Amino acid sequence: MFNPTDERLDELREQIRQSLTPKRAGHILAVEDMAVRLGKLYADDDESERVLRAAALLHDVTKEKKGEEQLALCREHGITLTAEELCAPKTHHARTATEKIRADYPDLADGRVLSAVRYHTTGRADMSIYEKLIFLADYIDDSRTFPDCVRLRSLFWDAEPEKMTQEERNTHLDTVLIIAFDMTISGLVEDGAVIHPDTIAARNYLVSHKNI
Ligand code: DGI
Ligand code: FE
Ligand code: FE
Repeated sequence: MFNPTDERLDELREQIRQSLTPKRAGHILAVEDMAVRLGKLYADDDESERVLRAAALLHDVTKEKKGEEQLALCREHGITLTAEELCAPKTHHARTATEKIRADYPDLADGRVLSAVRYHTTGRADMSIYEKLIFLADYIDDSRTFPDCVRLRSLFWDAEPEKMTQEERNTHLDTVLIIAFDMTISGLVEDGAVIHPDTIAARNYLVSHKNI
């Protein structure tokens, strides 16, 4: 049973407002709202809502650390990066946030929270519902104005998932996630950036299980 109190979550929100820039804090709180909205459609129970709130609030807790600090945090927490990961610096904060939760927020270090944070940037093959919802909430939270994010937000909500059967809704989620991974991968290719193997595995898993 994962049951952080409302006061504990309030304390966390306050810490986030104090320690991060207003822009990052605004994003994090918007991700929490979006994750809860998505949760009502896909994991509609009190415990799941708390898992989603905790994961959303902590997903970018180390995001404002610069490159060298990320690497120092990796060393400190015993995170070993592959050669590909070393060349994908924007994915490091997801790893360091996960270890920071284990070390500094042991009461919130539930397995579902930890994996949703760890895979919030790349995704991975066979994602849990919490991983999928945090990944999508991070992409389409209401504070995002980047055209791909706005487009994906409309694609998700304009289809009126609340009126769908659960089966249709699950298919809809995976369809929107495939588009999200395609947009991310295209952007990375355009930039000549390294694509993390988990990003490719996430996309391939969804595409190959689409009609099963
Ligand atoms: O932390 P946020 O900005 O809220 O969002 P995020 O954790 O999804 O990070 C997005 C950034 O991560 C964006 O600049 C693209 C980058 N990214 C995502 N997947 C990969 C990646 N970068 C590399 N090199 N490889 C990836 O597979
Ligand atoms: Fe992030
Ligand atoms: Fe984020």
